[in-house]
Amino acid sequence: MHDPWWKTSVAYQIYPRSFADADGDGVGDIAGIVSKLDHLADLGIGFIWLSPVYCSPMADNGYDISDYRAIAPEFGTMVGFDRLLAEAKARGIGIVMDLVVNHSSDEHAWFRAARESRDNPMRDFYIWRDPGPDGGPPNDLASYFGGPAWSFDEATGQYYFHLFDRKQPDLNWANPALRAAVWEMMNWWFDKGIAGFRMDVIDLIGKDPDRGITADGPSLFDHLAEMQREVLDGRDVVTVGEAWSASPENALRYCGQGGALSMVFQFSHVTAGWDPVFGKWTDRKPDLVALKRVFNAWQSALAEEGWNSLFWSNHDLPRAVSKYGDDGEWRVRSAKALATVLHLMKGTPYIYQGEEIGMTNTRFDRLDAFDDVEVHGQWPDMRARGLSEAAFLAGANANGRDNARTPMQWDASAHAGFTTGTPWLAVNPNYPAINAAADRADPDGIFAHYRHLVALRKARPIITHGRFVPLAEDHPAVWAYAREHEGQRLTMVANLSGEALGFALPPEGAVTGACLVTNLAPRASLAGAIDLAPWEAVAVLGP
Ligand code: TEU
Repeated sequence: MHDPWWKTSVAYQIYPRSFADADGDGVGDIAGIVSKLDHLADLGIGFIWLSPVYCSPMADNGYDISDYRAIAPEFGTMVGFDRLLAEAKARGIGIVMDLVVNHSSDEHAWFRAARESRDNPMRDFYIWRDPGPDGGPPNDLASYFGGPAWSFDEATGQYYFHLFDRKQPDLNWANPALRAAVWEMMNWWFDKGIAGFRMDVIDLIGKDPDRGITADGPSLFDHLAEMQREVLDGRDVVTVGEAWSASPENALRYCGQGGALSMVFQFSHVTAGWDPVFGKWTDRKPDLVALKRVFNAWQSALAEEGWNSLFWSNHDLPRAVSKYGDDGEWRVRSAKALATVLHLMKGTPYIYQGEEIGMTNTRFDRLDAFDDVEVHGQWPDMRARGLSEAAFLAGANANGRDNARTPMQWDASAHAGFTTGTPWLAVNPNYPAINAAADRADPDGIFAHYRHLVALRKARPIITHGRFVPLAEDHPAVWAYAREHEGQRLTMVANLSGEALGFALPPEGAVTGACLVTNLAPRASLAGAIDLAPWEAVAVLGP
């Protein structure tokens, strides 16, 4: 049996607002994406995860959809989208759309109708409750963007539920008519020829707000099973569910045998570094041993059944090289080391736009310089918990979403070649040095390293299938593992620190053969005592 295409592919995430602006309005667009498809084809990726391009008032940059079957004018038209689909297909690249159906925009026709009156036929597409006994919200559930998850609708005298912004009312998944409307919409997109869906916060759709249950709710897997029957069965597509609550214990319910999805995005490696009280709003360095344990646990949980997604970063998370590497002195070498560590694991790797050229987090001097709804919503809550403004600003700069959403740095011209106008979010000032043109001109650049890793995955079944063997799990600075397949062994060793060090490789990792990957000098053998340079990463394949 041959592998599903998405097991040997590498994915690339496009955040359209910040990728490439063809019409000069300062906002990236679909025509811009088309103009850069050769960059992606050169990289060798198999599919694009396209963050939302649907009609939206953009309260959350498109994660608040007002029409699921139309393209936002700032991004283009449906004709332009169809062209993107065809141009990508001609290069062997599939388009995976973002399915945002935990909530819609409050400007969606469904919600406009629903709020007209209590007996409007659309009322039950959303979640409405009477005020609590004190006239306040029905309960104390909080929004992920700060404040209560309930907003009062004056006209009809009830509260509606929203786990995100008040402009993102949650859809009522208990209503079969809502589910049918979603299935119909998904089928409509598949019939157009898209390659799959990335499903926004899909672990929230089984919620039971009256009992205070949001993630991983009682009807989650029933809804996914229905989706499988009504939409996914018989289609050769990729589906990846964003599930912050997914654990090695329940992951197979999503993507094991009979599960609806190809894989989930899980975030254990992200939240492992968060503060117990202030969450992501503090600047903490990740602990490498904890990080390795999380990845190793997921590799082993999905070793036989299910499938991992592999990522360091996305549009909600800090830039990989800034968070886990060294975005100063060792930027190039550490970006390559991180890529090596991730791309030789078992699973489907996702590259977030700009990661392939080592883009770094930007910094903001003041809170009001942030555009993102999350920062502004969370600041009052964190202040109430006792965080100072300076500490919150440091946390926001470390983990805020805008810091990784600055425009793609294409070249050294004005605004990094992203736009001829004024970008919606300022380009990172380091663009004259860090940009795609400069990096791609360097045969030892980060892009070349990524391209090599992407090609290796297609060429070497051991990377897709090899048994994963963690090595030296407790070492504070070295990440090491082996992969084993049909009598072959591939060993990867990386020094994730800025200090040179001596490392004793355990015997089960010893290998002599061909150097598959290096960010320094090739080695033909890894065994016993190994001297590693700062941020050196190397992989050797042997018999
Ligand atoms: O993200 C889900 C989500 O929970 C994040 O907002 C997360 O809470 C935050 O980044 C970490 O503090 C998805 C999308 O990826 C995100 O862009 C949307 O804002 C959100 O859903 C709502 O649709």
